[in-house]
Amino acid sequence: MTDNILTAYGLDPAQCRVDAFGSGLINDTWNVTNGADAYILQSINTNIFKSPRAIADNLNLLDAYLKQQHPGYIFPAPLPTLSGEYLVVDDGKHYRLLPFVKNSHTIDVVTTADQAYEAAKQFGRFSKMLNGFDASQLQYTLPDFHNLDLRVQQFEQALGTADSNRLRSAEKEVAVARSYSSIADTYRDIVNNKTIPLRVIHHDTKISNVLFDNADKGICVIDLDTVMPGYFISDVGDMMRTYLSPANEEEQDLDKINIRVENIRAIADGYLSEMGDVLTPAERELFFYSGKFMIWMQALRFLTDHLNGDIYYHTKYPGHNLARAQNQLLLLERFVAMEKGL
Ligand code: GN1
Ligand code: MG
Repeated sequence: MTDNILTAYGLDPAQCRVDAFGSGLINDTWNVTNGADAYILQSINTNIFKSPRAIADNLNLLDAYLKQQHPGYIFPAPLPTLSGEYLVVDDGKHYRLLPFVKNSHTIDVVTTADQAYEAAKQFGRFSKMLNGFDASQLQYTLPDFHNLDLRVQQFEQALGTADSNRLRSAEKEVAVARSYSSIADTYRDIVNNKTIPLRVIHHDTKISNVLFDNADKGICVIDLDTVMPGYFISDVGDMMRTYLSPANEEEQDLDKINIRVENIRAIADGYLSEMGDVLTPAERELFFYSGKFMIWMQALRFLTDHLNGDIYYHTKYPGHNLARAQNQLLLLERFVAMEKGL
């Protein structure tokens, strides 16, 4: 990161303090302070996000809409440079500057049902504020990101090309994963029959993408790169995937994976406190399905990456993606069992 970037925004590098920030795995992030003013500076990972311009254009459209329709709503969109640009290219990298929301903090794991409620409320609020916005104006910043049909195809393709060791190591998980294929049938029906509407969806609803205030109330959502047209099942489903179990996808001790039923209620109450009047009856019927949809898709993605030789997700040990897939398949099994027991 060079001084050119700060000067493009009218900041004097000699007056600024720049520190690495956050726990994101995809973009590089810094906290920039200049006296009482604070900002977030990010370089966008263009291996994953091929068109940083599409992200900037989307966020500008949404920002303009929200400023007009919901002036009090906090939407941390990128700031313009002195010459009115929303991206700065330096040494082949794309940078952007965002406002730092004062007196806010993030959390990394859900420890209480109140946190799950607050986060779900913020993601619901986000889609509610944008309910009147025509989602088809947005560009797909990651095309087919949550296209389950395609994820199944990629999985089957990987089975065809995987080396024999990888294939053998994953035999059991492949069989378990395949046993849930009816989840894909429901998805196909949703797409083909246009059962539920395309909305403005966040697509990355983990708890660390919510800002909390000092009283631990939600303020707003952040990490807006994957905001694009989608189905509400992506947002509610990823909350189910990441808020229910006290152990996350990295946990290797599978005994620690279980479903905290009170957090399901908290997700439903929080999300519906905003989206209750907006969701259609067909969407409401898919509330539990959303958990199965996202957990199974994530299991397939980890398993596919294992079969492909670990080319997408960073891994820290041999078999890491297989372990993540096992974890997610067990979470899915427990989720389905919980649903049957309710
Ligand atoms: C990736 O790196 P992170 O946590 O923002 C992935 C998500 C997965 C998640 C699983 C662009 O997100 O879809 O759910 O890993 N993001 C992308 O940990 O692939
Ligand atoms: Mg993210």
